[in-house]
Amino acid sequence: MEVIDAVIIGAGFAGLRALWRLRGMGKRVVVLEAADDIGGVWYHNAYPGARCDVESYDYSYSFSPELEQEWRWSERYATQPEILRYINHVADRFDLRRDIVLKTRMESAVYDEAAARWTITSTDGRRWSAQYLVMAVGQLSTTKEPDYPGQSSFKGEIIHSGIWPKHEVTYEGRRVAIIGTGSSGMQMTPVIAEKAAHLTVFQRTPNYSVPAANAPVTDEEDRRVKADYRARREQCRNSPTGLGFKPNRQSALDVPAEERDRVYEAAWHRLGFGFALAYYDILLSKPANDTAAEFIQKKIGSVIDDPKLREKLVPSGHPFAARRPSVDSGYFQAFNRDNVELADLREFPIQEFTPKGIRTADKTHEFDIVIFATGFDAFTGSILKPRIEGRDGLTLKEKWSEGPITQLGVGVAGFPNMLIIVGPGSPSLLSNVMVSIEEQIDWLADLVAYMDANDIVEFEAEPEAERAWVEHVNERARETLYMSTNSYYNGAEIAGKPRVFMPYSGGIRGYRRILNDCAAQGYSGFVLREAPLGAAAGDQRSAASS
Ligand code: N01
Repeated sequence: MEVIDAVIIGAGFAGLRALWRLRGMGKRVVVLEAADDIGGVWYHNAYPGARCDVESYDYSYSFSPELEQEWRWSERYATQPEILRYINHVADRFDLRRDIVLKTRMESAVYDEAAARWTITSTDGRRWSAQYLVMAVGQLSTTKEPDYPGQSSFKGEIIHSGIWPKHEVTYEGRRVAIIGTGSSGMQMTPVIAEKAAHLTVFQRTPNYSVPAANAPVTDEEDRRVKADYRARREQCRNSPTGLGFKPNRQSALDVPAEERDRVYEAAWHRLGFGFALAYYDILLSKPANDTAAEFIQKKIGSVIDDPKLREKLVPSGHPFAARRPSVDSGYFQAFNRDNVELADLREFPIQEFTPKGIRTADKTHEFDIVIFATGFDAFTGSILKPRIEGRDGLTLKEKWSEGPITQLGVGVAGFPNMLIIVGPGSPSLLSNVMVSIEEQIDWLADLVAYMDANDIVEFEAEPEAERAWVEHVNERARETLYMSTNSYYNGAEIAGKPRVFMPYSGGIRGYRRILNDCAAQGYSGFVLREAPLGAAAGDQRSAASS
């Protein structure tokens, strides 16, 4: 068994950043990654049209000014291959690969209370002993795979957007189905529509979307951003969502309709995802939200030629952005093509798969390829996949049986020295996740440094504090419209999943203040111990067994 300081699970953006930071502190660190290569979601989500919906300059690491200056983004919203190239560049530039063990899935982590150390075991039986277990497994990495009657009889290819195959998928002359109209389905639709003989998009819930307004990055823009990159980063850190947009402090209801439409029109052409920030109360007040929703509904409707299709595709019935909207490049326009068909699952649900395709309540569709763009077991799917056993044999799955419980999103009572990166209870998917990753890792690294400096071997969340934090997370969510509809924010994406609000909706800046206050008060809400709590019990156990 290899004895080290920290085992990090996952070699995506968060895992690499944690490795860089902890190694820089002199820690011996190993990253375990189940996939064949690094990159996390950006390795797996290689579907056609995949790109980031946060601007490239902001969806990148800020820890190295040299890296910032030398990397040249080619587009305002980077494609998946470009982001994966960036991740690989970072790994090479900072010599990270030597501590990453690929093709290695964590099976279990068991806390040794007497030693204050985790024993991590991989599915192939290798073991590591580490003081810290860092869960950097991503929030959207465990795919949700439907299991329709007859599915295994289908003779064509079934692919999930979130584990895209490494072989080339050809569409020319083929009949393709896409099931699901979240960001993944909406991004791939126009790209596949251009190539496939026929494309059928199966829609259950029509989704809001704002145009990406993507464009190549000019040399002039690149120089401008790089000349003042620190200011741009600070603006992101101090914005509510990490996107760098200055929040409009006005209410959507306090301005005349014509002025509001002018603001929305400008946001529509430039802001992408930031449209939701055009007025401060779009996600706080239903009447304010209605003004944005109506504007978007009109915009979407205006690009769909067929009135019947328009009725089905224009989103309604839930507030704009209460479920994650998409940022698209020609999704709705794709339905004007002769080779693209919409299958409305609310009207005609899928009854079964057949060897040749899919039978819905109204007809039989024949396909060569079926793509599930059905999303993920969000926030908790990947954290709960391995067996994580804390104090007294309690597993994290048992502890979270009624929903995730954390102190500030970073630690869990009963699971000492386990650090969670951008998991439930933190701004996570309600923020530019790159900003959240860096802020959380730096805070946790400071905690580790504090422990070293003060001869502390064990930190652990206090049960009272985590109860209060979960209540606060839910209280903040109740102030918003997020709880007014079903979504993966509140556990509704998986039948039987606890229905609690997962991310922290109080914003990145507010969250940072809370973390900093906690540190300033000697890590209030956490117990810091100079000797493991379980040491005495461990002594007794070893005495009894000798
Ligand atoms: O998944 P989703 P996604 N039968 O959960 C439908 C990020 N992301 O992969 O809404 C039929 O959003 C489901 O229908 P309904 C981003 O955070 C970012 O698209 O449950 N349909 C929905 O339409 C995003 O939010 C980028 O009624 C079924 C869809 O499948 C997150 O990843 C790009 C079904 C799932 O939508 C997830 O996006 C892509 C079933 N059995 C993704 N089950 C960027 O641009 C589910 N659906 C950075």
